Amino acid sequence: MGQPWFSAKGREIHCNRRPLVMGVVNVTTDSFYDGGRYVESERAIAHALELVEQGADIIDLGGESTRPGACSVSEQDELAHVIPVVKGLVHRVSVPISIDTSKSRVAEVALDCGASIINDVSALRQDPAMASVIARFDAAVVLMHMQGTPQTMQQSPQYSDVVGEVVRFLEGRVQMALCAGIAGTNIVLDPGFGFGKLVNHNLKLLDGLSAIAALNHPVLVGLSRKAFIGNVVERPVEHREWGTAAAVALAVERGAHILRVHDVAMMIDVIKMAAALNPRWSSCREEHDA
Ligand code: HH2
Repeated sequence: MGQPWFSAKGREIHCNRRPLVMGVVNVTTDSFYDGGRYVESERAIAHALELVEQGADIIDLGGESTRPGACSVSEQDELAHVIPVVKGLVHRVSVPISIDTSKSRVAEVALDCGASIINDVSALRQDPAMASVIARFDAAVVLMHMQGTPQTMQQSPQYSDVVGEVVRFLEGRVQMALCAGIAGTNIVLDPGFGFGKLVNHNLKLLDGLSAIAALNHPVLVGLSRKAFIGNVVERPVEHREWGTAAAVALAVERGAHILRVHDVAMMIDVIKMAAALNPRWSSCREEHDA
């Protein structure tokens, strides 16, 4: 099992009692599920507070959609959407705030305002200044696997061994992050469900998740309402919560430490139950020994 904690600006975030829930708040017009709902800062802040109330352990704020074919957002627009929400949240929640961005300037301003985790779906490849910004703030980083870019990634993804290739990619990105001065204890890994992967690739990756947990960093997974789940259960995005629940339960079974979800209240029950059934989460089980 991967190392069950990570550090973000000197604060240790433990995921050994039960897997952590990262609640998603997209301050975008075009995200594949919640696009347009929380573009106004006040709405985004209210939604984030609601997710924390429901039990979210981390809030992930995104100002640019990464859905296949999404249009890119300028640095200025991303800052204008994300920063007021960070400022509005930072003194009202005690949970860490993560920023879903691949732009170093957005990361820098958000970290300066109190965010402590950078969730970079490009795994430090898009912006050459990103790694040094993260290192300077001693922030945590999520390094995610993606084949291609959001514009091209679903055109014809190809793997001969999807699990092995994702493991090798993540190992390489960890080395790069370490060389750039990011501490190993600040690194979280993510196989990148839906990012340059066909249905079959996503299913194999979920089944083989323990190989990623073996890399000895906490493992984050973003499965929530994704297209491959829709493809299996044959449901549109608004009706994929049961499919998501099954995938989340299996991810916990295979060693995921952090589950990135839109539906915190629902998925927290799924996570608690899946963890209580698994001897790996022994402390979660002990709570029920009395
Ligand atoms: N998935 C999405 C966005 N960011 N980050 C990580 N680390 N892992 C993921 O799987 C992941 C992610 C896509 O989901 P969402 O943010 O809801 O949609 P959009 O990219 O359209 O805003």
